[in-house]
Amino acid sequence: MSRVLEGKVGVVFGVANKRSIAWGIAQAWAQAGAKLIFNYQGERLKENVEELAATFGAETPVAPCDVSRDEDIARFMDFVKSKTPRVDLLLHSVAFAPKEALEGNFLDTSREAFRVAHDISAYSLVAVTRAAAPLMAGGGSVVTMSYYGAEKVVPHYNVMGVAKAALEASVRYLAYDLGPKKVRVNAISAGPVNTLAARGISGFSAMLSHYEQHAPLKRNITLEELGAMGVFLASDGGAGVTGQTLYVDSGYSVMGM
Ligand code: NAD
Ligand code: 0WE
Repeated sequence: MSRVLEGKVGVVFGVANKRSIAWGIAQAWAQAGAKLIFNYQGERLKENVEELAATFGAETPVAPCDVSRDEDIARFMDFVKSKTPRVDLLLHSVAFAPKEALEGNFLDTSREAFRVAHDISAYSLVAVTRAAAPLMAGGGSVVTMSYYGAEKVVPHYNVMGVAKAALEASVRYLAYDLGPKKVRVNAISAGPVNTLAARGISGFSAMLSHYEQHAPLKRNITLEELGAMGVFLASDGGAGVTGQTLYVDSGYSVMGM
């Protein structure tokens, strides 16, 4: 890949391990020449993320940030400012809903599960984008991750689908607010990927084989393909693209049956 992101600085939220979508996109950004700064959610993931980040050089900055805490976001952005005067790229690859909300009926979603899912999976994009925007003085590109359950019913995705709908709408409103500052904001709607967040979801392997049978490309997507779309959106290739949800889903979403 050519080094279309040479000289750019990116902040990456959402690496848990080497299977994380954030890690796939971070690797592609780094290969394209970007320097990166990583968060980790909590002590449990600290070593993992430090080890992965160190593959880009021992001095790759890594710091904690739980996106449900305003004080964490403020402290993390102060850390970013201590490492770089400017940020060009921001990846938000974070989602969470309480497990019980992804099991039974959407009808039974508790007020608290609804709140948590929207706080961590949708509001956090607004919060981290607002915190990073002052550093994006020369313009920038914000990328978040969505899923088809935002627009069509995927059984058991439940409150996460509603939160992803809020996320995709937030992408449009952020794109409008930040367009005059040359900051673009887009979502990638990914087909299913076998990550930590997908593991333990009952029927997930059936979903992977469903895509193999029914998606136009007759296969599942790869982290490399998500990385390539991440590079496109971060680079001048995507210079005229903002407010959009782009699909990396083997074409699954165009099917009517
Ligand atoms: P993952 O488990 O590797 O990543 C999810 C990340 O969210 C983890 O790093 C976790 O630490 C982080 N996170 C959760 N709560 C947090 C909090 N309070 N503060 C900070 N970080 C927090 O799984 P993934 O599949 O790579 O998920 C990344 C994104 O991709 C999510 O937005 C997910 O909805 C989206 N997505 C996943 C799939 C899939 O099939 N795996 C498909 C489409 C979209
Ligand atoms: O966005 C996601 C999953 C996000 C997620 C995963 C978990 C598992 C562990 C959010 N919260 C939690 N909470 C936990 O306790 N995906 C797009 C992957 C996914 O999850 C599904 C899917 C697909 C696809 C859940 C039900 C149905 C389909």
